[in-house]
Parts: sequence; C-alpha cells; structure tokens
Amino acid sequence: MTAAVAGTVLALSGGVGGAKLALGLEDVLPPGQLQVLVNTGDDFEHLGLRISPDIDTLLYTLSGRANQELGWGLAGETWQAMQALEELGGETWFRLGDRDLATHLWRSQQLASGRGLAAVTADLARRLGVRSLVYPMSDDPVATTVHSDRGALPFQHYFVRYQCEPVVTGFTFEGIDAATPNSEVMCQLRKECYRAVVICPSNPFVSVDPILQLAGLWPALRDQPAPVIVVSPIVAGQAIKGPAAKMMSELGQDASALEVARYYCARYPGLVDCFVIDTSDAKLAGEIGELGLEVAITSTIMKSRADKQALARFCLALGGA
Ligand code: FO1
Repeated sequence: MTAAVAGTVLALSGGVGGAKLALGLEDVLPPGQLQVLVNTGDDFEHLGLRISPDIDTLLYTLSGRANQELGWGLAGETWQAMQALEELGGETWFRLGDRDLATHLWRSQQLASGRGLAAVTADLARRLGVRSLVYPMSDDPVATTVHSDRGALPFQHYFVRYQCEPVVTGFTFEGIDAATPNSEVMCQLRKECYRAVVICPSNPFVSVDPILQLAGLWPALRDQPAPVIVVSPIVAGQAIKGPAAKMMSELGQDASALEVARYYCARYPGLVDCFVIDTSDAKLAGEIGELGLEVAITSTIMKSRADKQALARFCLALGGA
C-alpha cells in the first residue's frame, strides 16, 4: 500500500482504455477525489432501451464487475435473453447479457420517469458501490455518426454490427450544437477546483472529440490552471484497443503518437500541457516536444492493476499536478 496523492482529478474517458486508467487513478487518490467525464456519443436506443456503453464500462470497471474477456458488459454473464430473442427472430447483433439487461431496464425506466442522465448515473453508481463521481458528458442526446464507404452509420452499427470494417471518411456528432456539457464539471472548472485533468488513452475521434466539442468545454479546460495531460492511445503504431489506428490511416494520417499529439494541438490549440507516450515511442519525443508540449515517457500498457496504478501515479506527477 502506497500513500494517496490528494486533490481532485478530472479524467475524460471513452470505454475500456479510459476505464483502465480511471481505475488506477481511483486506486491512488483518496476516496471521492476522482471525477470521470464520460463520452455518451456511443449511446443509442436499442430494443426500446437506452444503452450507455461507455458509462457502463466505467461503472462496471470501478465497481469490480467488468467482464475482462469481452471488454464490455458484466463478468460471469449469461445470455438466455439473447437466445430467446434469437428464437423469436429478434435483433441480436448487439448482445445484451441477462444481468446487463437489468442496468438498461433500470436506466430506461428512470429516464422515462423524467430524470436526467447525470442524476440517473449518479444513482446507479451509488447502487453499484462506485466511490468516484462518474458524469455523463451531457444530459442532452448526442449521437456519433461514422461517415464511411458504406455511407453514414450510427456508431454502434459501425462498431459492433460491421465490426469496424467500413473505411471511415469522417465523424459527426448529431445534437452536439444543442447539447450542454455536464453542469457540475463546468461549475468546478470555473471554480478552478481540479489539480489535474487527464485525457485518458481513449479514441481521439469518437471518444474524446464528442466531449471536447461540447459548447464551451475545451476553452474552459484550457483556461483553468490545472495541467491537462493526454495519454496517447497509440503505442508503437497500434491502438491499445479499438479502431483508432485503423481510423487514422483511413483518414490519411500516420498511426502514431506523434500524429495524435498533432491532432490535439491543431484542433484544440493551447489545451494540452503534457503528452504521455509509451517507452516504445521514445524516439518521437523530440518532435512532440517541438509542438510545445511537455513529453513524458513511461510504460502505458495497462495489463495488471499495478500497471494501472503506476500510470496513474506517473500522470499525477506531471506538469505540477
Ligand atoms: N461490443 C461488441 O463488440 N459487441 C456487442 O455485442 C456489444 C454489446 C454491448 C452491450 C452493452 C454495452 O454497454 C456495451 C456493448 N458493447 C458491445 C461494447 C460497446 O458497444 C463498445 O465497446 C463501445 O461503445 C466503444 O467504446
């Protein structure tokens, strides 16, 4: 057991990669000092239910319930409902486990009763015993569309139904112009409450961009005093998980940590203070540094709990955090 590092930390996260670092951060921070702002661009209505995949990945990971093999859903899951649905000729391309279904039923019922997604998520987190604050990026609906050689695809159709096979040409976030960022986070940014902001190793295009594109959010992150630290989701030319590297090459970029750094600098000038790369990418440090970023090199592959904690501690030691 090592000593905790005090001060509230805000992490921006998509699904599995972000949840791993969030778990490490939660472990090394005192209880209640981690807040996670989560992408909801992947959310959709399916079988009449509201599904929030990235929120659930965070809640399941932080409550020790995550299915490590699948990378989504609950551990020890059974699939009776999906089997029965298949026998009825229903849609089963997006698999909802029996226990996971309870989450979607509960959330959908709560939302239908008029509660907002942030309140429902906080309640769910409490019921699951999550110690950190997990905030949806917005209570307003935002839906990621993937533009591709097979046309404009709702995110889950691209990701799950077509297994990320279509060649991407761009992304849009339907509803983003009318969406308001989470009010708690905006309030705490204005009050300069954070000691660090960590942009987790999540997909820049479909996990982090929907969050940063919410009205006023990235300028508020840039203008508050805590360091903004990005952990590269690309290691040695590969995405740690998911289609980020494939998307980069289809968009005409090199799949590299350097290109990720260039992307953040071009799209969000002045936002990022520190950029964390894996030791296998150490040779890129000079060029990333020339972008005006502090470059930090460590092992960013999070296999064990100790790896997650080590990366979390490393991030919290950067930029005066
Ligand atoms: N991902 C899959 O690859 N196949 C599935 O059938 C699937 C079902 C699913 C159900 C609930 C949930 O919360 C997530 C689920 N995911 C599934 C994962 C998810 O769609 C993606 O990993 C994220 O949206 C990307 O972060």
